Amino acid sequence: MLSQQQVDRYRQDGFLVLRNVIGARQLSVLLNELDGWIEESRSHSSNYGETPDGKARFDLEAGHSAEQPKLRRVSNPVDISKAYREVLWNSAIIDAVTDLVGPDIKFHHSKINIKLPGMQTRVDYHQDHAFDPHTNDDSATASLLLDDMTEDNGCLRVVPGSHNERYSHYQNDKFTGAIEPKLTPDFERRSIPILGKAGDVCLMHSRTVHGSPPNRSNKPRCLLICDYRAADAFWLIPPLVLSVHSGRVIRGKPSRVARLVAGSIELPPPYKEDSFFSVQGQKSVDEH
Ligand SMILES: O=C(O)CCC(=O)C(=O)O
Repeated sequence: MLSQQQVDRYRQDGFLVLRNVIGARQLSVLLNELDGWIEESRSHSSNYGETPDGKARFDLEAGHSAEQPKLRRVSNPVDISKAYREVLWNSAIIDAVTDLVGPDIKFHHSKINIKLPGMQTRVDYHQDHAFDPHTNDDSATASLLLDDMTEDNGCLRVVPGSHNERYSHYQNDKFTGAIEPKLTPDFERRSIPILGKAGDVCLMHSRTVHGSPPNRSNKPRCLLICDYRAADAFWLIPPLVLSVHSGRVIRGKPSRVARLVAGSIELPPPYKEDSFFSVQGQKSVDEH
């Protein structure tokens, strides 16, 4: 599906944007289900729903209420929705991922990050690898735009070439899930905004530095994110956003051989927080 030029660009920049990958009909099914989850969140005042490792599936920003729902994340919608499984496992997204790190591909985890108007949720600059270290780096995280994404509604920002850079995600011996804040101005300067229409997809290497500001507009910004790995990349710690399907081979065949790259890797602690927003210091409704 991808041209050699696109594959080369991914290797060079650490990300690639594809336009119009998922059509309007499939998107509207996904958005309808998401609307249902947002509606349902009105009747909850604490994080709720259970994942296989006992965390909450539905994560609420501080200030959430029935009148103004602030659902900020749904962890692994694939565990509870056939439509989400279908789009993440059987669409052109996985064809593109196979061109980048195939032929054999494993599903690691997925999530929907939600920034509704009036919410404060942001993403501090980090590399996904810090949360999910593996024996090798053959990975692609796909972010499917469920809404048009603009500078105003808190678009994803990525730092080209940063997949070749190494950063700690600890400060003062504490895992913060973010790169030290003094580098933020540098990342702001080097990063580019990922702007696009609903249905576009951004593919990103697991070491690419990225972040995103809060939504300052009156339009929602919902992003469906899925982490895929080469079948011979094995996790060094269990997924922190665990799915009943984590590790499932969704293209090609399983590997009984773990491919290793040389080097040393900083490991995250097995944190108990429901989402990485809390790990990054943004309180959930349960943490006043
Ligand atoms: O929602 C975003 O803008 C980026 C999300 C992200 O980086 C993450 O959830 O790891």
